[in-house]
Amino acid sequence: MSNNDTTNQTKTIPKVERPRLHKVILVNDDFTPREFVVTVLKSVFRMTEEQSYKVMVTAHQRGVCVVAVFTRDVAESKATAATDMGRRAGHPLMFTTEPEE
Ligand code: TYC
Repeated sequence: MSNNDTTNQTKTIPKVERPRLHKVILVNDDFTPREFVVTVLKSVFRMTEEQSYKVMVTAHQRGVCVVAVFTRDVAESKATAATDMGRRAGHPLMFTTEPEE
């Protein structure tokens, strides 16, 4: 390896960056019952009734709300699981993910 070779004065700069985290975002719709949204948040994201209610109301009022951040795989599987719970119950409930800056 030439980077640490004494004949070559270049120093190796260790590059050990943390993986980027991804946000799970709850998207509002006009049809899913509020109580169902709260149930999904409690079950998939292990949130309390109070936390779930606040997130649901924020999405309801503002259109979207960040639920939590995870590594990419965990964010995507939780968003899919939560969206599927809605679909199986006949609701258009939607969770998406996006990388943090
Ligand atoms: N807007 C829905 C209603 O009035 C409730 C709701 C809230 C649905 C948040 C989705 O992400 C959502 N029944």
